[in-house]
Amino acid sequence: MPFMPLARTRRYFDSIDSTNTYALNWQDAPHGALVWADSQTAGRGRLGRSWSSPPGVGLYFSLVLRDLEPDTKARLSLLVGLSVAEALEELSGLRMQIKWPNDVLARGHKIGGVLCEGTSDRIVAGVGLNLNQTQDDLPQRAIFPASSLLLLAGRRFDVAPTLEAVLGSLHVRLNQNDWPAERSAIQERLYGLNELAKVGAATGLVQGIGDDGALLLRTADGVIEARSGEVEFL
Ligand code: BT5
Repeated sequence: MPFMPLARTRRYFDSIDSTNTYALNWQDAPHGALVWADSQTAGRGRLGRSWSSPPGVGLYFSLVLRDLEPDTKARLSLLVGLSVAEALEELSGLRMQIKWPNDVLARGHKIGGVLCEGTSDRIVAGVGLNLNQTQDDLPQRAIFPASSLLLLAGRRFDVAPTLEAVLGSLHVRLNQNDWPAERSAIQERLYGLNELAKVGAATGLVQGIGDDGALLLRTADGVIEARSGEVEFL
């Protein structure tokens, strides 16, 4: 199935509740349709958490993806995270890291998040990126504090070219179908590789990413595949 994110099917809003909610409700959205907004009043993270989305400083968008291969679906959050990381590295010169399963980090700070949701034939991939926030615009977080490209790179990033760069990178990675290359690009950027971590009841050394996007932990009982939950580094 060819990927067509640059089909000119785009809907832009100055303000919206959530681009993911809109995209999920957009029943006849074609594959690659894009919803983006300057601000969100009810931006969502995983597990009912919220995504701070003030106007004029961030990039908030959702891409509708239809009929993805099962393997691609399973790895989608990581593939989107990788695409975002590669685009931002190119634009900013900062090294990006991916914290399993859906955080984009720079210098230990959370600057972006990915939220994939949907049905078996239609997935919405949502991306929130902090571009020009100052500290006052960002939520407080004790670990992996929130930051922005402005704060870390010391200059402003325009929303439109950043969006195009991320979409270009997504286009390449989702068309590539080269999981060994993608996995190694993800693992090169994986936060906490070889460190001791806990996911749910499992504790072990982070070994890498499994074929279905699981986090591999080497425990006393062998390698365990974590498929959901939060990673806590010990
Ligand atoms: C995520 O969730 O990191 C996924 C965020 C996805 C947001 C995009 S924006 C476009 C699209 N439309 C939506 O409605 N959502 C998607 P999670 O791992 O659950 O992280 C949420 C946590 O990150 C919150 O509990 C806060 O601690 C923190 N947080 C909230 N806003 C943040 C921000 N702007 N920057 C950094 N951290 C933030």
